Parts: sequence; structure tokens; C-alpha cells
Amino acid sequence: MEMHLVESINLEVKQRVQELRQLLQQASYAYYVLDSPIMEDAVYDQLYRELQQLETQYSELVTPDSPTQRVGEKPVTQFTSVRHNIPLYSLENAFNIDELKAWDQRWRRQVPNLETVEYVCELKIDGSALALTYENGTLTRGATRGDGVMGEEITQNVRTIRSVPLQLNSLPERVEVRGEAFLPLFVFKQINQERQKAGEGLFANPRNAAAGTLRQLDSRIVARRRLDFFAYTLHIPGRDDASIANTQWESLLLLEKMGFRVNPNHKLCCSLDEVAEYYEYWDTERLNLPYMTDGVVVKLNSFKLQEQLGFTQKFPRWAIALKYAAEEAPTRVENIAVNVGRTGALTPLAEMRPVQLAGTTVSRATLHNSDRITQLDIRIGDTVIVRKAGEIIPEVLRVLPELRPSDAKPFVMPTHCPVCGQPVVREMGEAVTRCVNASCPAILKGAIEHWVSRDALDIRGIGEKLVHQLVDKAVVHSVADLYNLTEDKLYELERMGKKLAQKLVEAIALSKNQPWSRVLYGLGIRHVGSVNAQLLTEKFPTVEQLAETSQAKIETVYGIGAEIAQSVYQWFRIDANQILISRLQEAGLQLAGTEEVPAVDAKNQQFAGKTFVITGTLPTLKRDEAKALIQKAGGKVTDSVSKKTDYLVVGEDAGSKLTKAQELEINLLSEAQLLVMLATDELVSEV
Ligand code: 1X8
Repeated sequence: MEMHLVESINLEVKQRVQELRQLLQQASYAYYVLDSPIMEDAVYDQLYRELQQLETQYSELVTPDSPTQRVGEKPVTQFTSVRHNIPLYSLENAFNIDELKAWDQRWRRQVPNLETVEYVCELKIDGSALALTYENGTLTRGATRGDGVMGEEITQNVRTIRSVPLQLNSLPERVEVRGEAFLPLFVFKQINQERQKAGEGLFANPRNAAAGTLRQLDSRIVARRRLDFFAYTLHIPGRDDASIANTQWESLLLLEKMGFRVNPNHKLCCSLDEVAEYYEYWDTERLNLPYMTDGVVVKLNSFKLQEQLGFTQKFPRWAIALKYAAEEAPTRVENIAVNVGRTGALTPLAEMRPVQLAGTTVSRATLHNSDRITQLDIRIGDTVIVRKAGEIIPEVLRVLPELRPSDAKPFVMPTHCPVCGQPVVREMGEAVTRCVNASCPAILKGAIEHWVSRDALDIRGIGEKLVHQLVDKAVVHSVADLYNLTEDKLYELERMGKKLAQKLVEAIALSKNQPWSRVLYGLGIRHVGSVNAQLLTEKFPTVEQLAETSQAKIETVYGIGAEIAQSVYQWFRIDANQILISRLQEAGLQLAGTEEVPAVDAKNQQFAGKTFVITGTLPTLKRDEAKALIQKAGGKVTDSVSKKTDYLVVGEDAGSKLTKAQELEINLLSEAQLLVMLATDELVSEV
């Protein structure tokens, strides 16, 4: 009798619980997935409380798919690793339409005789990928991507995402849904504001914030963060996929029907031109979306074709991420290191969290000098905007002070060289701090790299790694020591073969034939580039003449100013440098003799009165060759950019000269444009 009574109460309660869940689920779906509420907040709250009460009273009625299960549970100490039944692949990247076309041609080679294909374009959401498992319609597992094979089981956290259905309205045995969890931009901003108030570290971007949130051990915190989710892949394992959907397009529709939030911006395209159009449209339009996107995912629509193509080690062959090449991006400064260059200049370098910029990964940017650091007011821990435009090395554009963590550390220029430990010097009125220890390994390494470089002694086969070994193992203490190297001594170095050692000794010996002007350039005297070296050696055909002359005499050389003259004069006054010269003389280097100056072409003097500077590596011409061509046409070539410069010829890896020329609005020329000018007798006035 009593038993019967309890059961009948439970039946009523059970029915009410069912009813409440259904109502709340519908309301929640309408609100979070469809964006069109069907119920007032107050009504929702009341129904929710009623359900909560019943579940507290009859705890045996609580199920994991109940709407009350979205608020999180007590923290766990760690997540468990789970294996994905189907690996979560990442996508290959393309950064422009040419790369998209290359991908298209690549997969087409695998399926000959194909004519029209359909592509599905979807927006690439900058979030964190999730794999959701539903068994008999109930969400039973949510996992992060991890390394694609193993992920972390974060089901409790996934349940807090309101747009993820806990219960599906169809009941296949097992369903796997993949998609992207993300934080809407306004939520991201709000979280960072709160974290700043609390003195906590800030998230650099919504992707990091989403990933960080999903890995929160306390799901109650996750629940407050309001993550969202877009579904984009549907797998029903063990079933012939074709019985459910034949195409990606159909499966997107199906996902929608099943109650998932699917990004409404997708397009079925029949040609790459259409794909390109979509990509270009969203390049600017995406800035109006309330979440971050960083590209368009292009997939082949047909599942049959997808199956035929399969996967590489890392990627599906049937899809590609067509990304927008950000030229500016925010990232966090993790450290400010100090680099010591060939001239002894200490250059502060920002070491940052890697970011994709203009198609490459950037993790370091120059900060130039301490003045620049003061000007930027940059601190370790700051979030900064970095920029990489064209060929220019990445730089820090500005700091986002509102994102500064309370423990951000200001940078202090070291008082001692980080490489050799000797005190550094910053001269009055100079922005640059320098190590002035001539035997500082950093300076020595730089000096040797410069000595062997193409426009100096042009010693092939000696690269950065070998130079580091030679200096670090104390085999070489000066460039003159290169001429004492033997095959045996080289052979003792790591990764050195007999043949290579022999070749290197030969290459070093050959450099003894290089003209005096190259030797002078190779010495790396400040302000003496290859052009100034040429000018100086024409006037001073022997090293003795140059070493013994006065500063005033040096200044009389056409094109050599006071600063250059002083630098050269001072250099020869240092004992260590005098010793270097005599050792080079003993080794048999050319320290005298002029090179032939290119004959002036009397007819074609189109460059008369024009001054050129060459910077970077030109695609085909050596610097000497470019210089000779300009001189032959009556032009002058100098080493440094000034207001008097008419043209800057720009090659790859151009550095500060390009920046300066841009500041002064000097005409820039590529090698090709220079050659056209030479061929056509015409001066290009605006480039
Ligand atoms: C990653 C993403 C995909 C989609 C959107 N956003 C992403 N981050 C999509 O297909 N709509 S697919 C994907 C992947 O396969 N790694």
C-alpha cells in the first residue's frame, strides 16, 4: 500500500520534470541558437527554479541532459585524456588565391577527368575546436582537440555552453559533432576588464580566452564566461554516411535541424572565382561580426570525393583554410632580450608569443634602442600591436596600455654587455648603447660574418653556424686567424667532413686575391660601406697611405664627409687594428691597388647628376654589378640615404635604409625597374 503511494507521487513528479525540461530546452534553443526568444526571462527563471527544486527533492531524477546541469559542478583536479574516435585534423593554410589554386591543382591530379566540382565556403572561426559525442541522443562527452589524436575530456565545461544541445531531437545510437567554441568579442572585452580589475593576467585575444576558459577546472567559472559554439562537422560512425547526408552542404542543414547553432554565413560555390569573391567579400565584412574570424574554410562538397582524397599525415586533402594575412596583430611581450651586433650595438628585441603576420609566424621584433622603448613605454608582459608590412622586419607599433597586467616589468638597458660582460658605453647625444670590447665574441662573430660576406671577401661556405663554432671553440680570435686555419683544425669541428674542410681552406686562400677596396670594406669600419671603401681606395691606393694620412685629407675625398673621415682616422689610431693590418699583410691579403673604374658611357648619360643607394640583396645583379651599371650611365652611388639621394634600389631583406628612404619619400626602384630605366634612357620620376 505504502509502496504504491510513493510510486504514484513519483509518476506525477516525473511527468512534471519531463515537461519542465522540454519547455526550458525549447526556450533555451530559441534564445541561444535561433536568436529569437519565445519566453520572458522571468517565466524562464520561474520554471527553472521549479525544476531545480524537484531535482533537489528527488535527486534520483537528475540526468546529465537536464537544463540545470549547465551551471557547472565542483572543480575537478585535472582532466582525463581521451582518444578521438576520428582524429581532429588541422587544416592546411593558404594565404592568397594563388595558393588556393595550387591546392586545387594538387588534389585534382589525384582525381583525373573531373569536371565541375562544388566547394562549400564557411567562415573560419578563431576559437577552439571541440568534439562532442552524443549517445542515444544525450551529450555524453565533450573533448578538446589536443594534438588531434588525444584530447582532454571537458564534458562538464561543454555542458555550460548554452548553444550546445544536451539532448538531440533525433536518436541515432552515436553521433559525433565537431565545431568551434568561441567567445563573442563583447564577452572577451568584459572578461579582460574584470581580470584587469582583479589584477589578473589578461588574455591576448578571444581564441586564447576561449581555450583558457575551456581548460578551466572549475566549470562554475566556465558557466559565467558565456562561451558559444558553431557546429560544422557531423559524423555518424558505423552508418553509411550517404544514408544521412551526401555532402557537406546537406550535413550543415542536418546539424541545424538537430538543434545545433550553425554559422549562417556559408556558400555553395561552383568555381574558384566564386570562392575568391566570397573570400574578398568577407575580408572587410568580417569586421562587423560579433566574433573573430581569420579566414574562410573551403571544403569539397561531395563526401564521395572527400573519401577518395583522404588525408595526409596532418591535413584533409579536401579542405583548406584560406586565411586573411593580417599585417598587424596583437600579441604579448614575454621578454625583452638584448642582441649584440657586429658594431657592438646593443639592440633590444621583444620576444613575443608567436603570431601569424602577413603569412609568416613572427615571434620577435626589434625595439631599436632604449629611446624607442621609452617612447613606446613598453614593458615585459604588455600586449602590443606588431606589424610586418612588405619586406620590412617586424616592429612593435604600439602598446595597448589598457591590457597592461599589474606585474608588467619595465625594461632596463644593461650596464654590461650580455655577451662578454664588459661595461657598455652610450655616447652623449647617441641613441645607441655599445659594447666597445673589440674581442667581445658577439662583435667578433659579426666581424667575421661581415668579412666573409658577398660584397667583402666573398668567402663561400662559411656561414653563421661555422662562425659561431670557430669563435666559441676559441679557434679564431680575429679575422686574421682565418688565414691560419688548416684542414686538420677544421676537421675537428662538429659536422665537418674532409672534403668540406678542404674546400673551405681553398676558399679562404682564394680570398687573398680580392682587391684592396673589398678588404677595406671587410674591416667593418663604421660608415665605410662598399661604396665609401671604393672611394677611399681610389684616393689612397695603399693601406699605409690611408693609415698615415690626416682626418682632413680623408675628408677631401669626394663623397666622404666629416663623420666618415673621423671614423676611418680613429680606426687606424687603435693599436689592435694596426696589429690586425700587419697580420693581414703577412697572410698575403691585397692591401694596395685600385680597381678599374667602369668606363663611362659617353652617349648614355641618363643618370648624370643623380645619386643612387643600393640596399638589400638584388634578385640577379650583384651589388658591384648594379653599381657599375649606374656609374656607367653617369650616376653616383653612395652608401647612405639622405635628402640628396634620388633613388633607392631595393632588394630582399632591406633594412633601415628602406625605412629612412620611405621617411624621406625617396623614389624606390626594384632591380627590374632599374634595368628598364637603363634600357630606355628614361628617368622614372614617380614610382
Ligand atoms: C577548423 C575550423 C573549421 C570551420 C570553422 N572554423 C574553424 N576554426 C568550419 O569548417 N566552418 S574546420 C576546422 C578544422 O577542420 N580544423
